[in-house]
Amino acid sequence: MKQYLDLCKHVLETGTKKEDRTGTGTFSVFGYQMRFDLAEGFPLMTTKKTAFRLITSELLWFLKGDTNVKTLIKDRNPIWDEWAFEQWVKSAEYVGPDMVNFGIRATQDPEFKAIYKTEMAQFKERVMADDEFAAKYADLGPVYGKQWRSWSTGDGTIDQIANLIEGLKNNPNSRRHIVTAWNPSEVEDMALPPCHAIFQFYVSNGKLSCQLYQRSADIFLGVPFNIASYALLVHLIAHECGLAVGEFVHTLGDAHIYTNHIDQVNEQLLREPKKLPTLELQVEGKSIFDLTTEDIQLENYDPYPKIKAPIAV
Ligand code: THF
Repeated sequence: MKQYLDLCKHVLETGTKKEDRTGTGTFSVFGYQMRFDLAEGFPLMTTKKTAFRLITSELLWFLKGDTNVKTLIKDRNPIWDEWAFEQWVKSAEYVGPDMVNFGIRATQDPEFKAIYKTEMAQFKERVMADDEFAAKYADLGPVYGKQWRSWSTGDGTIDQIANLIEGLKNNPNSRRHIVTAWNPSEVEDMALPPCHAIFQFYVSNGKLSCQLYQRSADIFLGVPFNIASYALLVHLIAHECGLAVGEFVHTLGDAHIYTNHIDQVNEQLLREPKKLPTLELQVEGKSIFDLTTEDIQLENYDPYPKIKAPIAV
């Protein structure tokens, strides 16, 4: 997608060097917006192979209200492993090898990386085998799934997604079709405060659009996932409400390229975007809350090869 490559160029050209929580270092800009017309095709990167199955698996996990990484591990989806593992190695119960700053050290020290890989594999095995352990360490706290489906009011809960769908069906012109994952009273209890913090839906001419405010955007690894995830959410909600798809508007706060992703971004910038794939939904008669990854397929996806990069934790 040209919009994404333009973002990469903009940050490389105008970004300022900025240190960050993970200790990796970034080039960063503040405030940027991209628009994707979803009728033009499904916005999954064509300039590098991007694992759509992991994106659907994560979105369905959010939609089910789930916050436990065990479900993702079962689904062979590793994208939240590090955040669960971090809870475990920071706990008083953990007595294995020193895992302080494991994310950054694994990228710098091959010997450490091997030990980390072993510890991580053991952690995942134990999550799968031991329910009590999984409930304690693989649950990320009140993250997306919790806020979307059961925001706590003290004496009850609010299902923001069910309310969103009802609102879109009954009062499409409303300017209040908002879902927020940013819950100030629970941010402290989350393994990672939400990056995609708040989104609004909008209906005009029978088409459904969505704008997301993302406070923090990891341009090389996260943003391709985030764009496809919200594009898929628009398709699912549009289908549920009998609407066509409109635009996805992606508004970024701190938009950054990690210093150890620069070569990968430059490699991707040499590639010419190809025709976008299309989405094939097999969701007739199924609730949006009960879908599986098999119900959601892509057609005509013909990307350039994958480009590997380390994730900052
Ligand atoms: N933390 C950071 N630093 N960046 C993020 O994008 C991010 N997320 C989620 C939570 N914390 C974050 C997790 N999302 C990959 C992609 C998305 C993730 C986590 C990891 C990733 O590693 N993708 C690789 C490999 C995928 C594969 O196995 O094929 C890729 O090449 O795309 C943003 O919400």
